[in-house]
Parts: sequence; structure tokens; C-alpha cells
Amino acid sequence: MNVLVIMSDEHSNSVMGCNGHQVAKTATLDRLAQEGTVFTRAYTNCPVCTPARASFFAGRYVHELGTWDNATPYDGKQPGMSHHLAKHGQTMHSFGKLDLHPDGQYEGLSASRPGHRKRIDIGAFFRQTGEAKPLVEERYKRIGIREGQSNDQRILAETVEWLKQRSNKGRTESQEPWFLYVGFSHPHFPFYVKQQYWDYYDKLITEVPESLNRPFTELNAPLQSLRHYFRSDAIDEETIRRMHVGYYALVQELDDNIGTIIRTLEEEGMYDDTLIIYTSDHGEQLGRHGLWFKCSMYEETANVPMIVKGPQIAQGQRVDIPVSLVDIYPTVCEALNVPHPEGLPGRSLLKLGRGEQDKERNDFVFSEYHAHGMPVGMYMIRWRQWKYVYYTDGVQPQLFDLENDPEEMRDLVASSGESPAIREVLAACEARLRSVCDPDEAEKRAKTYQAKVKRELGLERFDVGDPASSGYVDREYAVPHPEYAVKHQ
Ligand SMILES: [Ca+2]
Repeated sequence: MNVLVIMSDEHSNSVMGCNGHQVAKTATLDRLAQEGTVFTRAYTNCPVCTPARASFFAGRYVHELGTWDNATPYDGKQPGMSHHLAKHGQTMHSFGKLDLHPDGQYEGLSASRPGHRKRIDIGAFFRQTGEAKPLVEERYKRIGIREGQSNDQRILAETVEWLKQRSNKGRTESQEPWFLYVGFSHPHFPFYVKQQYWDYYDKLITEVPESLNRPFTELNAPLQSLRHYFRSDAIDEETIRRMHVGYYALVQELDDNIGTIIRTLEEEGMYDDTLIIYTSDHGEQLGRHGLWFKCSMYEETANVPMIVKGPQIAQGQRVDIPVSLVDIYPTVCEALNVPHPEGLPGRSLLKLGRGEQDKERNDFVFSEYHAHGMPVGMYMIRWRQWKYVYYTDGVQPQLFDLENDPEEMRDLVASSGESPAIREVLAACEARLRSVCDPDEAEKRAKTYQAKVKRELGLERFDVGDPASSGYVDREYAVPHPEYAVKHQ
């Protein structure tokens, strides 16, 4: 079978009709959900762009790869998905965003426009100062109608052209299976959208829910710091409303674009023999808990879509076993009949997708964050109904019961941390976290590395460079290379 992985940017799992969303229209994703399997507890391994995509590509966790933040992209020195596939005669074709290092080596990757990140987001180098991102307020103004073609439409056109070249129509012999990755930018801000979608959601969304407009007393000190970093504390109600209009409109545009890909697969006779995986690098916080964008472990940001549809995959199935982005690489290998790479934390999703049990799979998933806006390291374990969030530097951990408190309003450590039952759950979660890494050691490595790069780049102030792109530095700086913690294969 062929394999198609579509990864969007910033799409929360809850913002899909098939998961009960009442506003955003996602006809294509709803159809894929109906014809395939939805993993309801899929998580990003790091809730920000570049590290999340590094984990996806290399099948390893950020603390193994050293890709701590948006300044430090994966560079292929530790072999990843494309390198492994190349060893077995397969190519990873790619269109759109991958967030790789501009000077990396990616054997086996064929990418027309690699989507390599050249501007360095320097936010992580100032994470302990408590400063807001310079000029971040401008981000809340970039909402409205888009003129002309979006970048995603260009990526879509290339994708459709590529698929047509591989058409199965009129062929008598079966083709070699292919693997295509498509990285869309929607629904990532800025929220410039099609007029018709703006008009639709603008009419529909007339007010801001109460829950977005209250004192956010549930935030601990690191999350308060994150709130200040993005100046989420300083936006007015009308901006909040417009951000919702823009976000839902971009979700629908994304869905349309995926719809065009699906139609092309059908027209070219390849739909039934293609394993389709739809996911996102992380979600959008969308004002919940007083936070915008990402970088938290709340569900809006950490819980991503994971829909798998294809040969032998159960139709209409919903799987609540936790999975994460590192599972995609082994899934691609199994689908392409390529041996499973050794020593990776992920597991193929195909067994679960076929409705079988996977007894070798861990009963939890892991996520971590070491980057901008967050002065301490943050880790998440998702196990049974629990979400456990560990912070370094002695900050009290958090525990949420997502079955009884899906909005994560009651931190059980704060309310019942002395209860023996809760202490038992905390110990079980912490043991799972420590089976993956030593959280304090990993965070210390992140900070040491970030301090070193900051020194090498000579960054004394956050608001360097062109004021229009403040918080980023441009090509005059060489993009840092990560320091790997795992031994090269
Ligand atoms: Ca992203």
C-alpha cells in the first residue's frame, strides 16, 4: 500500500466535527473518521513547532535529540525516518512544512521546497527573564480577509500534480508503493482567511464565552509567565472573538485542501490502497485557561488529531489508548514493509487500527517542553484517565482527572494532594515519567545548551534586529545544531 501522512499546524483535536465540535466545519476529516480509526488520545511529544516535528521525523523524544526549541531544528545527524527508509529502498517525498535544519543531511528525503527554518526564534534564550516576546501584540492584529493564494494552496497544487503523475488509472501492473508527506500551515496564525469563510463564522460567532473572560486563577507561576510571554493577558473581547472566527475559518480551509487530496486519490484510483494518516504538530490553546497559541500541556494544545484510514483499518473505530507523534515513523515502516528501526520509543499504530490489541505498547504517552515563555522544564504523562504535569525547579506538579474534569479546572495535587489514593496515582505517573528520562537532568541540559548558544550568537537583548521581526534573528546568524544525547546508529 501507499502511505500519505498529512500534518497540519496548530490543529486541536477537539476542533473537528467528528469529535463533537459544534462550530468548525470539517466534512473531509469527518469522512476519514467514519471510514477509518480515530485515536482520541493522541498527543504531541512537545507542544511547539520545530521540536514536535523533530520528534515526528526522528521518532525520538526532544531530550534525546537535543532539539529543545524553535532555534534548534533537527539536522539529520542522528538518523531519522527518511534515512531509515532509504536503507530499504524507499523515498520520503515531501511538500510543505517540515521545520528541518537548513544545513542538514536527509538521505532518502525528496522535498521540492524543504520548508527548512532559517530565521532563528530566539525566545528560548530569554525564557528565564520573564520578558514578553517583543511586539507579540502585533500577532493579535493579523486577522482578516486574505487576498490571493495561500502558501497551503501552493503546497496543495504541488501535491495534486505529484499524485496525478502516479495515477493508477489504466495501469495493468501494480506500481511500487510510495510515501508522501504533506505539511500544511493552516490553521496556524496569522488568521488571514477566505472572504466566504470569514463571513460565515463572523456571523455565527457573536460573543466571547464567559469562560474566556474570567480571572485565570488556576494558572501556576510558570503558566502565568507563559501568559505574560504572549501578552495573552492584554487582549480585548473583540480580538478574542475575531481570533475564533479566523481560527475556525482556517480549519475549514485546511479541511477543504485535504478534501482536494482525497478527491485526487479517488480520481487516480489510489484511494483504497493508500494508508492515510492525518495529524497536527500541536494544537491551538485558543484562549482556554487564559492562554493563546501553544506551549502548554492543556488538552487544547497537547491533544492532537490522529485519524488513520486505509487497507484493513477498522471503519468508524475510536481508540482511546494513548498514542503520540513518535508512533508515526514505525507506522510508516510497517505499512511499507520496512523493518522496524531499533531502539525507538514509538510503536506502529496499525495493530490498534485493525482493532487488535498491542500488548507491547506502553500504557502511557510522554510529552515535554523546554522552550520560550516557560522558565522551568515541563513534562506530561497521559495515563488512564490521568494527566500528570511535572515541572522542574521544585514547582508543584499537577494532576487532572480528564474523565471527571475534561476542562482541567481541578488540579488534584492542589486540592487533595495528601489523599492516599491521589498520592498513589502521582507515584505511578512519576514512575512512568522517570522510566523515560530524568526530568531535572534533561532540563539542565536544555538550559546549559541554550546558555551556550546565546553566548555564541552574542544575544544580549531579546528585541534585536529588525523591529518588524523582533524576537527572531535572520540569516546573518548560523542556525544552531542540536547536541544529541543518544548514540548515533
Ligand atoms: Ca506548529
